[in-house]
Amino acid sequence: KLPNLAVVGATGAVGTVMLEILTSRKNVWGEIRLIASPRSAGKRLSVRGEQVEVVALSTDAFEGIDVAMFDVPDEISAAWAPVAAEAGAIVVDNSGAFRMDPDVPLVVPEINPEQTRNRNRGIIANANCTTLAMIVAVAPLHREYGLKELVLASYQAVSGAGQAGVDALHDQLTRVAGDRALGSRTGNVRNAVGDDLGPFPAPVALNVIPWAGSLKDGGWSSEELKMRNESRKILGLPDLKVSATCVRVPVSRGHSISVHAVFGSEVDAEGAREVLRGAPGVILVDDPANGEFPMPIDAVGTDPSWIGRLRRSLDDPRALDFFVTGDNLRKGAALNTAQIAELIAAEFVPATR
Ligand code: 11C
Repeated sequence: KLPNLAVVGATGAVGTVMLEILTSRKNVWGEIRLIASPRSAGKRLSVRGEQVEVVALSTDAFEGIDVAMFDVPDEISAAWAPVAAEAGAIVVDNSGAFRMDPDVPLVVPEINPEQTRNRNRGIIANANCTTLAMIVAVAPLHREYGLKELVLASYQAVSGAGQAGVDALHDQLTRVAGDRALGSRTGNVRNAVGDDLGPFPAPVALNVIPWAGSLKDGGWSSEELKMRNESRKILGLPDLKVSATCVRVPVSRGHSISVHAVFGSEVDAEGAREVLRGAPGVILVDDPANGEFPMPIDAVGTDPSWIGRLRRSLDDPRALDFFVTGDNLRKGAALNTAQIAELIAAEFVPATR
């Protein structure tokens, strides 16, 4: 029997991409049930070429469900993922609610697929989109050279903050477009944009904001701590040194990360490129002479992490510097969740001889 799948949060920014992914990937599912808030119940959405009616989130909604994907805010996952697990579903959760729980594995199928076997809580966590884009590229280099330290700076798209982030950028762009004097005097962009900043602490149009997430101890942002803690857990390196600075940029979709990675042994750039050419989930785009770099405008809508600008540090023969871009709504969210769910679905199909 093919397993039945629930998509919780089917109407959100990630949920919408999830339905596209479920439609385009090999069909391994029996029923696909779409679940959302009572406000969205009754809507009809297209998945696998069929119109499916959205049902309201409730305990009964998980009846007969084998795998439940959650693409909802942390507090909704915290409350409802255990309910789905209790009802017998294996939950794949894209929120931050369970990632650091020692009884919940944090899985990236290209890196640690075996950890899906940890079913202590019946929940498997999906990493943060910024961590995901970067870690898929870093893991094969770690396996080759032994990672010791990461120094990271992110360039995060507004869609990381959901549809509200995308709306804020586009609304602001229409207010500033065409006025070439903007930015020439302090305060002009702020005045043009006005007080409605959407989910961001400052205008994002014609600007970069060195902030993503919420304030944590020592001046770190939650997003920066996620990059550190999640990288350590995924790679199984609890003492890995990680310093991240997370920055929001006026890009619609596609998170980028500038990486300085220090290894335990000497590295060479061509050897590293060779490692990356054979690595799953990674595409090497590294031809600066011909203007070929990893960029969000090209990576959007694609599955792999794009990596380029790779060079050996001038001052440390054990360090590499490179740039990574990934679609934050695909590999950074929906795709990785779907890949984890597919690993579980494979358990339902009897092995063929
Ligand atoms: C952003 N990375 O760009 C965040 C969004 O922990 O899953 C995803 C937050 C998370 O704002």
